[in-house]
Amino acid sequence: MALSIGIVGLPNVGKSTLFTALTNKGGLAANYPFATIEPNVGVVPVPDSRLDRLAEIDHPARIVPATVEFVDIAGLVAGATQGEALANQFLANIRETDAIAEVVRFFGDPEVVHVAGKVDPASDVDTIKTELILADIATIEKALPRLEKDAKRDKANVLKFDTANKVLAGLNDGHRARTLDLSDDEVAALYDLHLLTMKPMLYIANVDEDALGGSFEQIDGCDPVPICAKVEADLAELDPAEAKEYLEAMGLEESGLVRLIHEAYKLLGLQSFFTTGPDETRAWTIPIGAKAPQAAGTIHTDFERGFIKAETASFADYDQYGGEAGCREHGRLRQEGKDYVVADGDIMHFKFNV
Ligand SMILES: Nc1nc2c(ncn2[C@@H]2O[C@H](COP(=O)(O)OP(=O)(O)OP(=O)(O)O)[C@@H](O)[C@H]2O)c(=O)[nH]1
Ligand SMILES: [Mg+2]
Repeated sequence: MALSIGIVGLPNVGKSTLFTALTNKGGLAANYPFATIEPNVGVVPVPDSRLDRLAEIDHPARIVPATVEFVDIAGLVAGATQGEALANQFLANIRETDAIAEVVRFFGDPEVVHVAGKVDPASDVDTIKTELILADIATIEKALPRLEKDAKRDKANVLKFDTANKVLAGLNDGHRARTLDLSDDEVAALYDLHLLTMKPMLYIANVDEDALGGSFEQIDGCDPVPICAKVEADLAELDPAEAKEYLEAMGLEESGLVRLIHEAYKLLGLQSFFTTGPDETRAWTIPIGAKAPQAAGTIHTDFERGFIKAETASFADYDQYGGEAGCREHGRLRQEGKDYVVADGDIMHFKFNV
């Protein structure tokens, strides 16, 4: 389950600069609006020092980190979703992402054109919110005739039709779908409409370099993740040792990328578990609260179907006792069954039968 995040924002706020730095992919950053006309998709390894420690213990043939996929789209302007097929096409590229990260311009630089003429985070956030809501209204309005027909044909489809109408009313009142009071069943009923405003949102404050340590006003009730896209771009050019020095010189503990990924994991309620041995040391992403068979299923559906048990050690024990043999010796290797709730950092070895 690779986590995917769509990046939205006004034109020229630094989305592609950030995307390029994150993915080292050489996507296009340019000082004019609409520099991005093709969707860019980049896959970023999730930095995790525990993976390095496990590799030190097991000397695997390969190390495979968990990954996050970022999708960079062109900037949205007020009215972008109305009539203009192009903007809708951009938004279609982030329909199936797990979350949306909105880049908000906080940096001052007068050299960089602001589409609205001035730096005003609150107003920019409002503009994007409106565009995403309008896109969802268009999606629902387009689907309604079909949903109505389905509901008349089979009453199993009535919930979907009713919920679509309920959400449409909320959107028309200016609320994001996610903030409406919906039951789990209602949310599930609308799943395949892939509403943009149903996704969890993360705000990235693209700030001036010297503001990085500061705190920022909440946006929509959440703290934005401060990042300086320019600093990230510089960091991306350095080797790890140089990057570390650079961060230290700026008084920062971790790069914006690491902060961003941690926030995204938190927002989505995700955690990692590990598999490790001579062939491979690997991190996997699962929801917090997932049980052992579900964890097994992220590796292979057969592992889930034929799940018998999971030999499990905590990362702390694996680290302290120097691997599986040491854990076994100290009675730290547990045999966990199908009801075991996986803990963050567990090292797991699945036994299954197919
Ligand atoms: N001063 C400063 N300039 C930045 C920063 N981030 C981006 N820029 C500049 O802003 C301009 C636009 O950056 P892009 O990353 O292309 O912006 P975008 O959001 O992808 O724009 P569109 O694709 O047109 O929607 C470029 O000239 C960047 O160098 C920053 O943190 N500080
Ligand atoms: Mg761009």
